[in-house]
Amino acid sequence: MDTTAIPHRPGRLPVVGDLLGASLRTPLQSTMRAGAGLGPIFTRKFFGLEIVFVAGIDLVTELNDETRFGKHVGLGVERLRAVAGDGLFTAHTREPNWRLAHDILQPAFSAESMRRYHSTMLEVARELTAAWDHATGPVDVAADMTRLTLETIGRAGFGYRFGSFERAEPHPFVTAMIRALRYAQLENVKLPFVRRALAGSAAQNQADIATMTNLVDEVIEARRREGGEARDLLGLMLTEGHPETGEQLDPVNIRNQAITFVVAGHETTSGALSFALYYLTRHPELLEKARAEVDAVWGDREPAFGDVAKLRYVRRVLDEAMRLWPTAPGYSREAREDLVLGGKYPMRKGDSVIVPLPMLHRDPTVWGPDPEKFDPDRFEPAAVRKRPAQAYKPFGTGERACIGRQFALHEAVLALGIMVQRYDFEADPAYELKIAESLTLKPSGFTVRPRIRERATALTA
Ligand code: MNH
Repeated sequence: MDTTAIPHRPGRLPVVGDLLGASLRTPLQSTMRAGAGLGPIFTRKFFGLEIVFVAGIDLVTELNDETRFGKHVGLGVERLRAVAGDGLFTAHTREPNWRLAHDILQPAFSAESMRRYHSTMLEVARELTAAWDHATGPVDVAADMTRLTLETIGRAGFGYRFGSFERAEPHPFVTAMIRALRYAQLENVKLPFVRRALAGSAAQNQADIATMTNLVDEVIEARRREGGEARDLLGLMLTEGHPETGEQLDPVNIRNQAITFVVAGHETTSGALSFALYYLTRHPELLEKARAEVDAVWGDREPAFGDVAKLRYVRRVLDEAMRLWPTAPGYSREAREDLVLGGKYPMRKGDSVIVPLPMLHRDPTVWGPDPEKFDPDRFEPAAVRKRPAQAYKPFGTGERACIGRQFALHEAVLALGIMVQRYDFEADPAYELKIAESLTLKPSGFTVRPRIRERATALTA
């Protein structure tokens, strides 16, 4: 793409470009710093690679027009193909397996399916409260939210129990996954010794991918042996054909989808819950408001499926947390033909740009003079209606948007509702939000002491 008219930070150097001040461990946060004050579009250059970022509402509205642009599988996402192959997230839209899998798996996220997952989600939430009821010290929020979401996708999607709450350390799948994601992300790094220091060896990476693959192969094998009627993700993949052609997914693709869904199905939701809890502990009056809603709507009953969507305020807390820190922090778009973006920036067919969501979600022309302020009322229906449609995109856009959105929201509202209703949280007032980046964002080092409220519900383990 012709970048001559696009601003960048002053001080770009020959050869290395904008490398100084860039951080490999926190690429998103370093992009936010680099782009501050540069306006709706800017570039960063690393050696021969120049990346265009688009963060302003008008240009993003254009990019989200599916007739002119589509998902770009590049940089980070392309590298993930070493782990997830042509799974839904990493597939090119033109690969036949993308639509095939999309159409076969869509029913796993219908309202009817969500109803079936509810009891599993509740069961896992009870394992969290059982652990927190007996916690003797502070708990690491991101680690426990990861236990919750990994366990939920494992059981609801695959009938597989990771046993996360019975383990002191993360499940080996998670450890391997985190390293493999970091390795993939750092494969773009041009300096081999830096890459090795941060990401480990190629042999380690091969071993990590094998750990993940072996686990999903075991799960798939077990289901093939045992059969059964389950219409969960795995059941659909193994037995369903395409609604029109009857074509089925091949075994390699099923494995890629299984890895994709276990990874995509828990990392992001876990981060969203962690940020939501972080902001609630910083804003006791909002925590009180959320809690009052849960008490009023659920009372002492165990939440039924239909009770979850009634927590409108709890949902807004999550929406607002995902505005400031959308845990999938961006997406990439490519031009479907030669065109001019914003009437100013010529693009050739296939040229791509990245949308850093935390920057779009802070565009002051949309969110007002204090976009950093955590305010769930921004998601009151009247306020939402006043905003441009493309202003808030934590689940991506178009046909390649998140297929698991309803799953994530049901799970997260349910879990957050249960947590705020059952506990008071003592958080370290000195804690300053520190965000760890892998593929997704998470608060790092954020702990709370959960204490059961006087008036906790009958929801016991
Ligand atoms: Mn999810 C795609 C965000 C939860 C499975 N997800 C995306 C994209 C975003 C995203 C953004 C689009 C990426 C891109 O354009 O390159 N997802 C989230 C967030 C949460 C989330 C913020 C939770 C909060 N995602 C989930 C859950 C599942 C899931 C839960 C599965 C159960 N997501 C996917 C899959 C894709 C995806 C699969 C790829 C869909 C496709 O391209 O067809």
